Amino acid sequence: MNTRRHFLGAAAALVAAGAASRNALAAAPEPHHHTSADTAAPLHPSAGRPYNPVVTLNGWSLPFRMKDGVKEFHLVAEPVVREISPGMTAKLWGYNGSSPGPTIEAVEGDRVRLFVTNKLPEHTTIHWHGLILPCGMDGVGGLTQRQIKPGQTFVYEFVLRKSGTFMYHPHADEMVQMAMGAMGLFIVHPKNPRQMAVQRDYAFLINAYDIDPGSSVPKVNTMLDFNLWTWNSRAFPGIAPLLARTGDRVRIRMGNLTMTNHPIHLHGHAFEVSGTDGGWVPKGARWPEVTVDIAVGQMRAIEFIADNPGDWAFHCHKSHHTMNAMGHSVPTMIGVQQDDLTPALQKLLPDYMAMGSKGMAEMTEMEMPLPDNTLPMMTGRGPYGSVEMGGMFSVFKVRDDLAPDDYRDPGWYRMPPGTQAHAVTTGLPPVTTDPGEPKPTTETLEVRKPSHDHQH
Ligand SMILES: [Cu+2]
Repeated sequence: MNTRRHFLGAAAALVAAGAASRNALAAAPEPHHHTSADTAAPLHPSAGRPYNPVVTLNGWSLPFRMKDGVKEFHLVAEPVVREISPGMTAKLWGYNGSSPGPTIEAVEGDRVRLFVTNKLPEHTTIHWHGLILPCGMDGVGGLTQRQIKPGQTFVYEFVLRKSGTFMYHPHADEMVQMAMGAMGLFIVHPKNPRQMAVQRDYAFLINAYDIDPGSSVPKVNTMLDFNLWTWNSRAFPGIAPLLARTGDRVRIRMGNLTMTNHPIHLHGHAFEVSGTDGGWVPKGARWPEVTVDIAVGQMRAIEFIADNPGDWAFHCHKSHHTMNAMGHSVPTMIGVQQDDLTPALQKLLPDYMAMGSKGMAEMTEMEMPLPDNTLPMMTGRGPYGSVEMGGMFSVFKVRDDLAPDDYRDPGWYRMPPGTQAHAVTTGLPPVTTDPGEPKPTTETLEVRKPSHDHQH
């Protein structure tokens, strides 16, 4: 009898514990999940204060729910599979199915409650980069909180004191977790939706990976020598174009979570830097630019009127950052005579092609066999041939006839007659060689030849 009563008591306690943990789970909102790398339509708020949502390039915004006046979000840190560009996928760490994780959007003055569930194989935290909040909510593992162990859910809660563009990322085993892609954007909209309103408001994170051709997991100890330069974990031509209707005021928010700076350059327009992760830049303190250098850990928002119809290149100006992985360890072959070498090498390597003697552009014109799961060094077809770009490159498309909420790719720009560079064949002055210049390269080639013969 005693034993039985003891057993019943223990069972009742177990049931009570189960109910308590179920209640705890029910208290967190549904963790929305999204794996597509397509650009999601802007998510207009379903509750709370009104705001003009952003468009996350090749990303999405996390739905929230209102509970007793608090805006609740649920992030799940977990392994994800991300398509970097068609032909290559990477095994990364992210949130709610994607890397970067979903963009969080809220409004200045909102109280937010962020549930964070850890489904990674090691502990984590989330640091809310740039937000002004109580110290205990800052997410620095060991310093401001205990680590979130695998399987645990932590909750962060604070009031958003100012509007702007911020980021979130782990502050736990940070080098590894950020090298694996764990990061996201946090947008705080102004209380007054008419304040600084724009017609198109884009946002993306600048990130980088080191993934050997043929593999899919980033090398997490790489410090500087990354080989995949991405925006929102996408490389061109996988990066979506940015669209605007002629006359639109456009904002582009970019946060740099790589280990080097990126001078981001826009063609056809001048812009002003209107925001940093410290806040908005007062109008009188802005100056015109066509390139903005974004240092490690920084955010920059740029603004301008899209007043020049066309297909405008928009890219990082470090030319290695508009190349993909295959470009990384290719030797320089300019001026090297390879014709006599190729047949010998092809006996050993049937796929061998001699390339690069005249530069590397020819590589984009060849059907070169690639290892599985990597990207051609430079690629992307335009209406006039290969764009010869990869990595951090996209196209800013300005059109007269774009509907206000339309984010579908309108295709290539049709140049008005008489406005495009073209070849000329008549009326050219004769080409003369400066007599003071040395004769072309035969001498150099003769010097190089013996070393080739040597290898035979
Ligand atoms: Cu760059």
